[in-house]
Amino acid sequence: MKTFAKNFLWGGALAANQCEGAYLEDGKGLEICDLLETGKDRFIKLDPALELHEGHVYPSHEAIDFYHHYKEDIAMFGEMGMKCLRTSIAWSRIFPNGDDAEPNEKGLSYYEDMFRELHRWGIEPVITISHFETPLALVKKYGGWDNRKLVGFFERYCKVLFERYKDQVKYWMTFNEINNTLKLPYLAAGMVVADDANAPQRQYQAAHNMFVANALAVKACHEMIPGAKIGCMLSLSTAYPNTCRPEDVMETYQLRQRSLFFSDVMLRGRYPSYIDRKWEELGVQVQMEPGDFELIAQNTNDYLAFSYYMTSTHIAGMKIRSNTGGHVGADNPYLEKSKWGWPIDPVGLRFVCNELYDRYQKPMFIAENGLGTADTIDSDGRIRDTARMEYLKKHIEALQQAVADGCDIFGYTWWGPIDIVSAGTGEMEKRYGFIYVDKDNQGNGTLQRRKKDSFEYYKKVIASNGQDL
Ligand code: P53
Repeated sequence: MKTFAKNFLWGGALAANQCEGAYLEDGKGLEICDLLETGKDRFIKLDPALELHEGHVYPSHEAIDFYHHYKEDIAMFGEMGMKCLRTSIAWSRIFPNGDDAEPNEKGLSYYEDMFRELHRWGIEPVITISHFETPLALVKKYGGWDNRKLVGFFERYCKVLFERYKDQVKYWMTFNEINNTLKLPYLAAGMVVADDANAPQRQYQAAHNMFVANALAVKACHEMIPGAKIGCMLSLSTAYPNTCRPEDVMETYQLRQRSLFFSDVMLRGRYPSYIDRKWEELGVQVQMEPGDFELIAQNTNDYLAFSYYMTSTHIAGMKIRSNTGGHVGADNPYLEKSKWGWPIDPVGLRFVCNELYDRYQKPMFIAENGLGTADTIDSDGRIRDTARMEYLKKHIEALQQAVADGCDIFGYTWWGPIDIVSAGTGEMEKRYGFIYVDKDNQGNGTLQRRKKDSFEYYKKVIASNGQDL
């Protein structure tokens, strides 16, 4: 039976906007995430004028201050034995307005230092070029990714990164959870979209522009960094049909196509036939330029990276509130839920790995998986996070099954190895970490780090290459 390769990339995953803080330091410009407050309704509360307001709490502004704590934090990741760290570069540290004439040297050197620190610990950086981090100035000036102008700005940004970090970074991915363009366009496609009939037009136009940008990034990466690998990244938590009623099965399949559409284009290099009817029904007409198809066909991604947290359950006719993660749907009586209502389904991870490997036969990287829950510090100072360890154990067992099934999986990064700001709600108290950070939802706390019980557990998992669970 096949098992994890010797050089399997065990690690953790972060995003600049959720951990770094230092939101204006060293010349950084604002990015869209810097406007989000805390709460389940954070996207609704968003000021349409895209301005900050005094007295409001914006969790990304300080986050866990990884910007200043990275040496200490990376030392702990090193102690855990992590082989890789997935994190993102904040685009607006490099180009504060997105369309600046020159990149910001202080931003560039910050990441250079950080990558050097990772290598010192034998940790391979795996870099997301944009993790919901479109510079705010681009959103204000050009409207977001449905404007083709962003393609050129992104390409230039990528080339600056590849040139500067070509000796330090061998694993790249372009847009985090690009399929969330349909569910969370503000995060995934840097644009404010009204909830009206015109939304799909803007979203699919943004998707096309991002496919072109993705292809240009792949091309530049291959030309500039020999041997580097550049993936696409999707949110691929899945949905099951609620019953064997054919309508439930059919509609759930179509729901999945909404997501797989993105990887179909970027991995197969062509638009799938099912999208024509979809666009006709939605009245979508995507503007394309001559040469786009060739570019996309010739520059497909080297691997598929995806997040997997849970499965949801779909009933035909149910309002499609989302395409993947976050779509909880009908109740699944076979699954327990997290404190935040996400059904916990390790078998679903094996299922999804098989589904995706059957479809693409490309290497796969589990870019995010994890349990967000509340933690309590016991009177002896320990944090006994047994639910997190249980979640990890079961998902690694499922991953082992997927590898044994023949899926080509080369890495696994736990989401939030240290507590960070939640993307969905902005909370600090929805914690994922093996390392606790003293900070609450109101922004109070010392930022002091403290190991949870899961710290030693993950260390053991890595040391045994996934065998000692
Ligand atoms: P949180 C939901 C909402 C927003 C982003 O989510 C999401 C999801 C789940 O698919 O995707 C990823 O923090 C995302 C991360 C995020 C993580 O899920 O809401 O790539 O940025 O933190 C977990 O618990």
